[in-house]
Amino acid sequence: MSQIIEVKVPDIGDFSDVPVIDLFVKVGDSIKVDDAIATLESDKATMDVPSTVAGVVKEVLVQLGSNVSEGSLLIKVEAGGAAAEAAPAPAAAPAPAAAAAPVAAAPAAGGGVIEVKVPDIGDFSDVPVIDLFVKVGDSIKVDDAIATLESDKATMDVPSTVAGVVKEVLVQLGSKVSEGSLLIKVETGTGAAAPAPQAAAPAAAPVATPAAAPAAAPAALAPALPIGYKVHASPSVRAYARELGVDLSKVPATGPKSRIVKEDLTKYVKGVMSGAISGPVASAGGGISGGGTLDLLPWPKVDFSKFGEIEVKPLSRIKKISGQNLSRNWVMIPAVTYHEDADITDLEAFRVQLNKENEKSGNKLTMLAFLIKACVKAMQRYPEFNASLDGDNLVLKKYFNIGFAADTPNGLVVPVVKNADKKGVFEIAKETGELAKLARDGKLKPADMSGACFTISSLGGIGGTYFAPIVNAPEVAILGVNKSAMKPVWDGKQFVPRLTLPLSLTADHRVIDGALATRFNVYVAELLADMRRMIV
Ligand code: CAO
Repeated sequence: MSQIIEVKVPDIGDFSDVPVIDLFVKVGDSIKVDDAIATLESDKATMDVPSTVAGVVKEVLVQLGSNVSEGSLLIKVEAGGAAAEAAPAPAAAPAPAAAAAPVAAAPAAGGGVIEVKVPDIGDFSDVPVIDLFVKVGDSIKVDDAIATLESDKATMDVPSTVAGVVKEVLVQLGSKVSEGSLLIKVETGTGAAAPAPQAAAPAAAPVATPAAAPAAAPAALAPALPIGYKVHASPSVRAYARELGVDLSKVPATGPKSRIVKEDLTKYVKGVMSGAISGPVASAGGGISGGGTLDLLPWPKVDFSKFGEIEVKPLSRIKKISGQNLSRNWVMIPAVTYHEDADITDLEAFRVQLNKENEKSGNKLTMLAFLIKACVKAMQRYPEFNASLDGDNLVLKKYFNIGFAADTPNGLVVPVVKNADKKGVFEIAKETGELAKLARDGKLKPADMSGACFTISSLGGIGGTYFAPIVNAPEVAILGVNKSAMKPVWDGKQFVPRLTLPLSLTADHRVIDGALATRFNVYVAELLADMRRMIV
C-alpha cells in the first residue's frame, strides 16, 4: 500500500532562511533514500539535503531561490509498497557527511546478463570515451556512471540502466561510440544488485552536461577544457572552484552521491596550501592569513537591488571560458610586467609610405604586423620566450606561432598567426585582418586559436599608456602594446618630438627573470626603432 510521505529540511544547525541553490528532483521522479533533493547554501556552508524515503515525487514545494529553515517542507513522495521504507531519519546535515547511496532500485529478479548500450545521444556519433568508471567485477547500481563521452559540443555521462556486477567492458579510453554501441555486460539478480562500492563513479547524471566549451567552441585565451567537468557538484561549488582555480576532478567528494561539496573544496585547497596535497590551486577571496594557512572566505553575496535598480545579464560563453583561464593564469603564474618605450617615428613613416605605395592592392600594413615580426626576431635571440613549462622541464619550441588578442562583441579571443617567422609583414597583416574579422563574426575555428607560442595584446587602436597583460598559459610571456604618442625625447642637445610606443611585457618569472625580460623588451624596442636590425 502506498502512502504520501513529506520530506522536510532536517536539522541544519544554526541556519535559517537559507536559499535553495540547486534542486535535483521534479514531479514524477523516482528517488531512493539518500538521493539529493536540494542544495542549500548559507553564508557558511553548502548542504545537500538527501531524501529520507524512496518512492515517486508527487509534489515539489520549493523552487530555486526559495528560503528554507529546519522543518520546511521540500517534497511529497509517494512511497509504494516495499519502497516505502523510510530511512532512519536525520539523514541530512551539512554536506560533508558521508553518503554511500544505498541500494539500487532495479531488482532484476531472476538474474541474467544484460547489455548496457549507449543511449540516444542526439546528433552525435563516433564520440570518444574520455573517462571510464567501471571495470570487470565492479558492482554497479542503476544510474551509476559507466563512462563519459565527449563530443565537440558536450560532455555526457552514460549511466547504467541496470544494477549488478560488471562481467565485460567492451570499450576503453579513446574508443569511439555512437547510439547503440555496446558498453558493458552486467550480470543482474541473485543479490548482485547490492550496494555498489562508493568508489567507482560519480553517480547518476543521466544525460548530457551542456558543454560550455570543449574543442569546437571559440575557446578564449587558451584551449584548456573548462574546469569542473565530469564531476558532480552544485553550480555554486563549480563557480567557487573556478574562482579558486581548482580543477574539481582532483577534489575528493564526500557529499551524497559522490557530489563535491564546498567543504571538500576548502579541505582540498587547505591541503594544497599546506603542502599536504600536491596539485594546482589558487588562492582567492580570503587570501592567506598571517599564520600561513588559507583563510577562504565565500565570495560576497550582495542583494544589489536593495540599493537601486539593477539588471542581471548572463556572461557570454566566451567570457565564462576566458574568465576561468584568466583566473587560473592570474593566480598560478608568478608574473612580472616590464615596461619599455619604443621609438617608432621612422617605422610609422615607413609603414605610411608602404601603405601609400600599395594603396591599390587593398592590403594595409598594420603596426601589429611589425610587432609580430619584431617579437619573432626577439624570440629567436631569447629562446626562453618561445617555451612552455612542463613539470620540471622547459619545452623549447622551434616554430613561431604568434597569438594576438582580438576584441569581439562576445569577449576576447586569441587567433594565432602560424609560422610567422616564414611570413612577410604584408602576409601577416592580411592574415591578422582576416582572423580578426572571423573573430568578430564568431567564426574562428579551434585550429585558428591553437598552437600559439607567444601572444601580443594590442590596444594601440584604442589608447592607454601601459597595462599589465596576463600571460596566456602555457605560454610564458605576452606583450601588451598601447597607443603611440608623440613625446619630447632629449637627444643630448635638445628635446625632439619622437613617436613613442609603450610596451608592456608580462613574463612568467619561473622561466624568465627580470634581466632577460628587460633585454627582450629593449631588443624589441631597438628593432621597432630601426627595422634594418631585423636582417642583422
Ligand atoms: N598606436 C597608435 N595607433 C595605432 C596603434 C598604436 N599602437 N595600433 C593601431 N593603431 C591605429 C591603426 O593604425 C588604425 O588607424 P587607421 O585606421 O587610421 O589606420 C587604428 O588604430 C585601428 O587599428 P586596429 O586596432 O583596428 O588594427 P590593429 O591591426 O592595430 O589591431 C586587433 C587589430 C585585432 C589587435 C584589434 O582590433 C583589437 O581587437 N585590439 C584589442 C585587443 C585587446 O582587447 N586586448 C586586450 C587584451 S587584455 O584584456
